[in-house]
Amino acid sequence: MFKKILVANRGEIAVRIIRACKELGVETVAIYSEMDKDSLHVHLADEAICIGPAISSKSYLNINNIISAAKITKAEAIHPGYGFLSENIKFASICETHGIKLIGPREEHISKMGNKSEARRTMIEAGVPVVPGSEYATNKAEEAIKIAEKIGLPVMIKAASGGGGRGMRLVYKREEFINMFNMAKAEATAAFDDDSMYIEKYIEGPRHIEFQILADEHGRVIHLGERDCSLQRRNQKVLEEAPCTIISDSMRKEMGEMAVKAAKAVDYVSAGTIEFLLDKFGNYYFIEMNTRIQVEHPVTELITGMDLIKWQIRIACGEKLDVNQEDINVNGHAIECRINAEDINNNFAPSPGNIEDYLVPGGNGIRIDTHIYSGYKIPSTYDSMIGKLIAWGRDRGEAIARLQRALDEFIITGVNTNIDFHCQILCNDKFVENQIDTSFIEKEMMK
Ligand code: MV4
Repeated sequence: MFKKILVANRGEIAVRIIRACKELGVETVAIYSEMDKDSLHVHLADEAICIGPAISSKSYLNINNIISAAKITKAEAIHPGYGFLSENIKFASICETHGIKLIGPREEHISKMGNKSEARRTMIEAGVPVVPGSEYATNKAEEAIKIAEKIGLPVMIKAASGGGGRGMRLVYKREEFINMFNMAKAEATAAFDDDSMYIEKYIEGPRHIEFQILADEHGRVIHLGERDCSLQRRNQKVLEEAPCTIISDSMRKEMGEMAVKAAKAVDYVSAGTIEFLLDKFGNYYFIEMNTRIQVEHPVTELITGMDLIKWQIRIACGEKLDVNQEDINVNGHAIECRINAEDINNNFAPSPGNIEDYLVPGGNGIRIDTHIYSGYKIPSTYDSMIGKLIAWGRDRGEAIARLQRALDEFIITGVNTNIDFHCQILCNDKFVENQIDTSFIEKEMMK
């Protein structure tokens, strides 16, 4: 096992990783920006090093300073968490050059899956179903429109270097295509310095179903079941649950096998997620793979009893997975609410500031992952997620009931939060009946 790990992140995920390290008997180094000197991860880690000013580009994205911090503290490994440098090819390569183990997949996995068009091609070759669409990326509108006409409108134009909804356009009419293509392309060029685009048939009202996988360095790959992440707003997930109760056991088995096949196709190592769209007819299509630990990993932990962060660390040390697919049992149901400091009555605008009163819920089946505390100042510099409330129940109904009473107990004053918004979702009849898709928030909650 590693003696010391540097945690290259902030907020709740830095706290989550430090907790896992402590349980494994591993020493921890926190890094922090000047803005975060009073942050919980700084207090919980054994050592802490300031790596720059508030702005992320000069601190949490400052590769030189982070590598220096690891060298100075003699950390053997770095856990990047999610966001920031977690899927950064250059960072992965520099860590390797310096003999620092990056806890996650190898550089080649990040780059192969980071190009979404290349990932599609890899999946087609492996026999994993993908959304009907283009086989190669292009930056030429005339070439793209031919593909669109072949597969039939409506289509989605997506950026090869995009993902998570960035640089995407939905096109219904042929006349609109060229214009939309060029707008998406301009956006992609500005955001990713890459103008290659690909086309997919538009899947209407799908569910977003993702499979958690774990792969060790010895070729063993297992999946830990699926999460339903259909509730999103502006490409940000709001609430995630596991399992997806509308999927039959045979369907789950088939999709899980496809997820494992997808990971094996690239010799994947570490924790990863295979994202599918599930349409109204029960067809499923690979759309993207995430090569990092995800925000919503706790729902999988609660239904499988597997500690995903500890497994990421063990796998990075070369340990073998000690379980087979048959050993993975799904028990009960878990739902996560992302708690954001935002004003739900003002177009969800960020609401930074000082936490005054703070009372966290507890009791049976409740887990809270957060870095906030009474007196903590939420900076405006970083994203507005301040924690996650996760409930486990024997079934979906019990998980919902526990979340409802936990949200009622939750007191956070001094800043606005989306706690009331979650209460509204949980008492929505369609949500309770599990009649949800990716347009639920927009259609049901914004009217
Ligand atoms: C799609 C789609 C329909 N058809 N692709 C948005 C985020 C990115 N990960 C993929 N997204 C979508 N891709 C095709 N071919 C609909 C969405 C989509 C969506 C997906 C998951 C969760 C919420 C969503 C909200 C709007 C659109």
